[in-house]
Amino acid sequence: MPTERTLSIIKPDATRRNLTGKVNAVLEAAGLRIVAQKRLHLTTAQAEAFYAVHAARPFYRDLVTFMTSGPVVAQVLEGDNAVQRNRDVMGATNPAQAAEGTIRKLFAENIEANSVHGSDSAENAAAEIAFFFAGTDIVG
Ligand code: IDP
Ligand code: MG
Repeated sequence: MPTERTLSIIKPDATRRNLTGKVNAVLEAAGLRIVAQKRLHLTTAQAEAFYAVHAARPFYRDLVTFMTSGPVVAQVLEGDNAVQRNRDVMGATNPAQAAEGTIRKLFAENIEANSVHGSDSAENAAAEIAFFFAGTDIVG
């Protein structure tokens, strides 16, 4: 499997409950290395742009409101097959359907406040990493 990078976001429901370290421990135990990380409070414009692909979905406005409701932690994860590996350790979008041991099963509050974002393809990972980080911010 190739070494890859993917974009992860620890969402406001998790930062509010002071779970950044616990989420990071699950990521690291899954073989992912945090090679860049920053805490920030997204503006409405940033959240709208980041989730533009979902603009037509009924939950879009609520999602933007949620993602701007508190700080997030954006991070670049590196590892073998990192995009899929992170999706696996995140678990299903709806925590009620997430597998045991996944971040969403362990920590998510509901289908919206589901603790983490992860890129869903290598192509989207590159675009999402560039949304938050300059190349010089990433130290592998
Ligand atoms: P993903 O985060 O598992 O890739 P997506 O379908 O890309 O799931 O949705 C992006 C985010 O939008 C989800 O993580 C969740 O926060 C929110 N979301 C997705 N589906 C729903 C829904 O049916 N109701 C409310 N929020 C949703
Ligand atoms: Mg998605």
